[in-house]
Amino acid sequence: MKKAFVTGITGQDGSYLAELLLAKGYEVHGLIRRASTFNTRRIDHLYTDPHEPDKRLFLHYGDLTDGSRLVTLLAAIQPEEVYHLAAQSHVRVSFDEPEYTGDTTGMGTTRLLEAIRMIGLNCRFYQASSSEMFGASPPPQNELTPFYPRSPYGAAKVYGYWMTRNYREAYDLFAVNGILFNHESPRRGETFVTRKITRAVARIKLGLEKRVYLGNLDARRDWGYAPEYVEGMWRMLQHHQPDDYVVATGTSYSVRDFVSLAFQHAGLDWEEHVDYDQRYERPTEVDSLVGDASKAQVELGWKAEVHVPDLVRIMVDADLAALTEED
Ligand code: NAP
Ligand code: G4F
Repeated sequence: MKKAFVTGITGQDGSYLAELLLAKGYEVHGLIRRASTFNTRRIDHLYTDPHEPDKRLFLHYGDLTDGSRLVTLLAAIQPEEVYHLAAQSHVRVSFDEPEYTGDTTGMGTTRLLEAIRMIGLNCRFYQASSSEMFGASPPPQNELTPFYPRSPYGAAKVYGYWMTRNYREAYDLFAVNGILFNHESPRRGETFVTRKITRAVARIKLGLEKRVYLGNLDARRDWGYAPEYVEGMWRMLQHHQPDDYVVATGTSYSVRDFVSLAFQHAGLDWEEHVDYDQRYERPTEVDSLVGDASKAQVELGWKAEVHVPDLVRIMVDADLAALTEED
């Protein structure tokens, strides 16, 4: 049975990737942070009692800031595939916490790569790189587009990208960068703009609140559907050679478009419910991201099927259903 190690397993992508790997018959080992409250909500449905004989999901305490723990864990588990998804992943927060973001999102990648090298682990390594690295480079963006990060988060991801390539070239590690454009789902963190909007739509529709406050409505993003994107990660590690790939839908919508579609789906007029709050602006913004994923399509056979109108319906319906169930 193949073994995979997943950092960030409690996050949006980690939870979908764990589902995918378990469905493919893998034994899955996830890194989780010790917290004073439960932080495993997204993977609770996958958890089985440790005493079950056929248990295939194992969770281990650890942190990206604790390099020696990464060494001992990887040495004990000996996974064939390592998916590095953990990060301080919020762009706006990275302006408030640039040093912490650099330590986790940037240096965390180096600690994991170095742990693999130190113990001589024979594995394939996936780095969660980001379209945020392109920043101010105009669209469409592909694997050859120059990086121009516009946030501490973006700069930290550029560092992680180059460390991954360096370990591939210097130590012959099967290490790949998945340069993923924004991808969303009902499991998206509540402070990212799509989920903030779809949650607000559901709450307004059910009379629980009246307004939502947003920042820049003009930014354009290439939003896809997270379950499809984790399939892209897996395909990169099954390929015959390590390389870097853009994963995107190739279409872009503004934040205003997303707002309008989400309120419309619930039969509401967005202009009656959306207000501007300057606090959600960033000191420097990424104006427009549109990915060209033709390399992933040709070499990996990966293509996005879910586009924004369907994504909006999936997310609004899920938030409405969740609130209705709470009653
Ligand atoms: P997410 O929902 O924010 O999940 C982040 C994960 O990292 C969580 O499991 C979190 O644990 C964990 N984590 C954070 N700091 C950690 C630390 N110091 N030590 C150990 N674990 C830590 O992110 P996501 O949307 O699933 O994204 C997954 C990865 O892809 C991230 O690296 C992100 O930057 C990158 N990415 C995301 C997108 C996107 O659109 N979603 C696009 C491109 C790249 P807790 O649950 O305990 O907080
Ligand atoms: O949803 P967002 O916070 O995502 P952002 O900054 O694009 O970052 C996400 O995608 C990256 C891939 O490109 C990932 F690497 C990263 O980890 C993360 O998953 O903001 C999207 C846009 C921005 O232009 C922002 O200024 O929405 C705009 N926005 C407008 N009002 C808002 C708000 N964003 C947030 N979070 N909250 C608002 O109220």
